[in-house]
Amino acid sequence: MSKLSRQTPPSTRKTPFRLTIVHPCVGRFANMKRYIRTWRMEPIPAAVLAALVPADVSTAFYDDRLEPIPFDEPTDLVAISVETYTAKRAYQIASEYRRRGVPVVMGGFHATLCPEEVLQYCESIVIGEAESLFPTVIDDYRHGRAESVYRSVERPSLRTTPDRSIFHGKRYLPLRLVEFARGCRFKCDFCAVQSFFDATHRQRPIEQVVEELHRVRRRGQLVFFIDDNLTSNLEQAKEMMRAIIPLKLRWISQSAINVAYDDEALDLMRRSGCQGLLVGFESLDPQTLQQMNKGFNLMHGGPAAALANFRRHGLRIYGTFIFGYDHDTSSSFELAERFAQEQGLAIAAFNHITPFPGTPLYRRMEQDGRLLYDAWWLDDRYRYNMIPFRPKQMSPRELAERCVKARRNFYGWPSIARRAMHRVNFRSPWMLLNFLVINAMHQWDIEGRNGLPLGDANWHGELLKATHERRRLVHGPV
Ligand code: B12
Ligand code: SF4
Repeated sequence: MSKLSRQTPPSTRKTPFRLTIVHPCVGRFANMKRYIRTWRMEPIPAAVLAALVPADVSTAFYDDRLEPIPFDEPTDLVAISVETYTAKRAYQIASEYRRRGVPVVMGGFHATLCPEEVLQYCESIVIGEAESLFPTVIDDYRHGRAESVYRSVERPSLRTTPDRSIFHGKRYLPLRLVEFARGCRFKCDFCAVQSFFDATHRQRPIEQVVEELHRVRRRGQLVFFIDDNLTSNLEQAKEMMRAIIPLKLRWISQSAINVAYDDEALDLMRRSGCQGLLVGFESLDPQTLQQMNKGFNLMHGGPAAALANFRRHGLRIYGTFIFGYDHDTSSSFELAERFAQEQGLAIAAFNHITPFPGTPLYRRMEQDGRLLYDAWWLDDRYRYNMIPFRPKQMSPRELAERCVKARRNFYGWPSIARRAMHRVNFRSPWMLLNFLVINAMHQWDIEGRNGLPLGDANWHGELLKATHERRRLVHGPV
């Protein structure tokens, strides 16, 4: 009998019960000393899971990006959050535990959007948000009646406050990550968020967010609202911003461009302490924006008009651009770089598009036979910044090189100095200092991430596959 099938007999409750939550890294070079600096943020999914665990279950948490995982430490169940980029490392970690007879449950974006694959490397997966299901998963494991697939039927109400005590003693970036809402109403074809949440958006109770902010705020530290689109519901976002004005915070977040045309919202942002906003410009080409289903970026005068409005309200912008759509040529890079410089963007990202499984973009590339790997995220030849598909107007190599070149230009010292001269970036010594530190960190990370293997290059075992003979599906089929 395999160790894994030695489970507690039905209806005997396993007490005490020990849960280990692991947050995997994307990957690691064989000789890597320190993980990618700008990615070392508190993993909120782990803290949400910890908050959902019953009080009589002891919880350990290990962040693979910051510390070695003690695989031999006794535990009854391991929970791992899986994103597409972290899938391979998640499977390596799972294999270590499963080889020792410890069952593993996986959840998160990749588990939800690619369940058939993820299920091969663990005992159970959770499809969707954890809030309504994770307590059941724990209870089922304690009673030896675990299922293979747990699927959330509808979106849960977001009333759980993350248990950040699991982060004690770990060295994260000095940022306070807080969630206001989850999901987004738009349907950009490359975005895993719209696929995961089916273009729905749901917010937490504002008083709970305010209470959490009171508790987590630290002197001199920025709050990062991790919503993918903070203003997906503009009126709710305004209500939240009104409620946090008295807290006198400094915060950053991400938003779709449409907020730029609502003066009340911009005024509330400034008054509630917004220091900067990530806005997905993605492309300056109308045909490309149409293809990605993001034509709304051109409304009301488009990016330049939006940026003028942001500047008027003193809001600094982190603009993101993506390349590799069918109309993109080398001039698309030049246009975006020039725009980012001239507009004095505080930070900018120049990334190739990434076909994430489960997105319309992925399906289109797959149908057109343009994917270069069966599953790029698991392929040993694939590295961070490599292009996993065949672009129409340039080679994959050219696309990759142009993205890196655009980053090098943007984060070179001459560009940093020029952008620092834009008034919006030096409104106060504090802002200027932040601008310089963040730009220097990004400059550093360009080379650090480039060619990063997915999975830990130091790990040489076999990925252990699971057999799911008793594959009962809870709440419907995969
Ligand atoms: C904050 C954030 C970051 C932060 C850091 C996050 C961190 N703490 O390390 C930064 C800016 C550094 C970042 C970087 C990157 N990110 Co990011 N990030 C986010 C963001 C905006 C919020 C994540 C979050 O904490 N959400 C709140 C938690 C509570 O929600 P959740 O993760 O969905 O978890 C719920 C469920 O998924 C489920 N669940 C999750 N895990 C588990 C595990 C188990 C066992 C169970 C039962 C359930 C479960 O239950 C949770 C509660 O309901 C998401 C988008 C989003 N809205 O989620 C993108 C997102 C996760 N990032 C993404 C990407 C691609 C990246 C990068 C690769 C980008 C890049 N090219 O550089 C890097 C990779 C960094 C890494 N993994 O080390 C993609 C992932 C897509 C995918 N298919 O995997 C997302 C979805 C954005 C997008 N629009 O596509 N990111
Ligand atoms: S607006 Fe942003 S979060 Fe919303 S679907 Fe588009 S890319 Fe995703």
